[in-house]
Amino acid sequence: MGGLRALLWDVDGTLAETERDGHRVAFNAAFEACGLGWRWDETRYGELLAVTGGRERLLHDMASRSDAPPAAAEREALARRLHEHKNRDYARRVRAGQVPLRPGVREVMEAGPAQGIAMGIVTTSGRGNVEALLEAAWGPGWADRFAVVVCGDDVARKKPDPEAYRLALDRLALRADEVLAIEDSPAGAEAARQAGCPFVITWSSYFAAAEIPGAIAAGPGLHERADWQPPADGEIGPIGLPDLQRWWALGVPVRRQWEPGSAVST
Ligand code: XBP
Ligand code: MG
Repeated sequence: MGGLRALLWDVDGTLAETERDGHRVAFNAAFEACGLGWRWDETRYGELLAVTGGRERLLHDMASRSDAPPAAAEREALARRLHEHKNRDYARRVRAGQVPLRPGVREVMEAGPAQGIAMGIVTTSGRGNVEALLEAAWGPGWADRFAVVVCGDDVARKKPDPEAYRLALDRLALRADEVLAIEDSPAGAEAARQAGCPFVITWSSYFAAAEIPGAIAAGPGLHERADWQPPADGEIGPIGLPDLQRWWALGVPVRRQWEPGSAVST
């Protein structure tokens, strides 16, 4: 087997805390702008993240609301309107710098190409949201950094379906065992797993305590090497490409449960 050929990055929760700092607050702004008293607090939003896709999430929430429109067509129309509003608000927040990259992400992404490791994006978020985030991080030339960008608009089925990963592998002409996915959520991990891609988990705020079996490594983020499982070599400094390459070459799934502030247990 040759070396690692590509890193496939999830977006929401992995590149940035987009759900906590962007989407949830933008959904609430959309409710307000459309004259609805609905609000999603952090706990409710955490539950709703089991449904991938912002429009699908809105429809799921409406199904349990007595004050949602009764007819399916009206619900669809309202969900579309709210979603468009949310996306405009989200992009505004991203452009205003309210949703920065998670620490450590930029360094790994920028180091890859020089070492012959391509960077890819595999998300089922809408393309407009993804482009806003990447442009805010790298400026108008952001697309040159990525060998592939698969978004929700490109697939019929969102994560946890593996379609987005399979499409990215097709476009890169790579096998699943030549790439490493970086994910944060159970749905994203399941999508990578079903596509056959080894994956690493960087815990995000909503999924920090989630049990995500099958990862080859899991830890608090690329900015620090403490509390990773399997342990990173040494104790100080960020996780870099050599760590990811080593874990990928080992390819041993770890099973772990993390509680904030606690030692790692496997
Ligand atoms: C995250 C999602 C998305 C976002 C909202 O997927 O499920 O629905 O919450 O984005 P991933 P949209 O982690 O794969 O990026 O409103 O564009 O759906
Ligand atoms: Mg995610």
